[in-house]
Amino acid sequence: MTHTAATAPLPEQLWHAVADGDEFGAADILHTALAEGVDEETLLLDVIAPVQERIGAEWAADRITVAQEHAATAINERVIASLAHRGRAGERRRPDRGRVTVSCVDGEWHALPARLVSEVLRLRGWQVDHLGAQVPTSHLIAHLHRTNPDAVLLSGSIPTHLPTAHAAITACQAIGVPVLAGGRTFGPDGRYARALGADRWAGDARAAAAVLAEGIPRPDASAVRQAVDDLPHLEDQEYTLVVQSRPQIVKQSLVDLEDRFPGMRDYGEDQRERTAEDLAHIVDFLATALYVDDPDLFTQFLTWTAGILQARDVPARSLLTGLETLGGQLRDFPRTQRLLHEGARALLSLDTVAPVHDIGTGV
Ligand code: B12
Repeated sequence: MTHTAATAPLPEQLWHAVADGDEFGAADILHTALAEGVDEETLLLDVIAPVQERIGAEWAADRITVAQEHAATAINERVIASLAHRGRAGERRRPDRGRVTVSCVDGEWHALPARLVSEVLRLRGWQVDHLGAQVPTSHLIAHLHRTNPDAVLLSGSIPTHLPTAHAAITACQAIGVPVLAGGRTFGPDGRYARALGADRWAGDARAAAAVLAEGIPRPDASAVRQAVDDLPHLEDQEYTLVVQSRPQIVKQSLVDLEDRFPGMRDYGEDQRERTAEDLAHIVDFLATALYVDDPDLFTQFLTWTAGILQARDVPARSLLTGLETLGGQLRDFPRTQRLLHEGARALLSLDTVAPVHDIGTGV
């Protein structure tokens, strides 16, 4: 086990502990810092959060395994709990500001960002109902009916959850509960939160606390809104048609790819499944970009995926071939064609996009 000098910056110390799988060492670092006067919010947002992001960067660069990432995240979850549960109940700040619900969008497994937001709001005096990962919208609404909070804080980390987030936002507003959206799903500047009609957006837990302190007016529950009211381009039905034909698109793409790369016919069950998953991912991001009508969402995904592939020595050129097979199948869809074109352009501008030798990424 590596020990980092106690004089190293706290994120560095914590990083080494979690990377080593040293849960008790990690807890010691944070509790010692607390005893020395560092406040809990700083530990949550300026020590644990950056370490958590570093875990992602190290995984993306293929320097740690998925198992190490899981173990490190599990340790961070435990140390966050250990901070919240220290001392006696009577020593904690009593909620004196109001009640909020913090919930992940349905399908969203990234619960830790929402957990950080919940803990910070608790420290700031809010009564928080933390619902955690992947909350089906109907259950979220049932909870809001029961508790009638001042706001619901909706968290998402993966952009493909935007259509589901949209349904959740309108459902909460339809019962008069304002929505404060946050997390990577909604874009770095919150542009998708605005596009989907969220009442407010905040970039991090501190900003969320500031928004709540100002107060968010309750939305008009009688104003019924359809997705197309916020996003008029949906009228062309391209999003719906792509989503509906997703299974056939993936299947046909596999057939096309086999024609181009006969070597694929020797793929084992596992490799075929992974290739199908990769294609499904591309279709999901394509559909989401159609939903919000933003080519950046698609090109950023492709560029990100190219980086992941490169770190694993898989030629990113395979992505271009994937786009070509999709283009062949979705000829009659002008917005889709534009997105595929932009995507191909973004990939070709990367110097890592070399000639094809293999497909299927396994990430
Ligand atoms: C841990 C982790 C996981 C864990 C989550 C466990 C858990 N209990 O949370 C598991 C293993 C489940 C996971 C799964 C996946 N993950 Co993941 N994951 C991460 C990782 C490493 C850390 C997430 C985190 O906690 N970040 C730290 C927090 C503090 O940062 P943050 O998310 O930005 O949150 C801050 C703000 O955004 C904001 N905020 C967040 N929520 C909210 C809400 C409100 C209301 C407000 C106001 C603010 C706010 O405040 C937070 C604190 O400041 C990130 C990498 C990263 N850099 O974040 C990838 C990452 C998010 N995952 C990624 C991916 C791809 C996946 C998978 C698709 C992988 C796969 N192939 O299966 C799945 C998808 C699962 C799903 N359906 O949701 C990608 C997403 C890339 C993209 N294109 O969008 C990332 C970015 C990894 C990377 N470097 O590429 N993952």
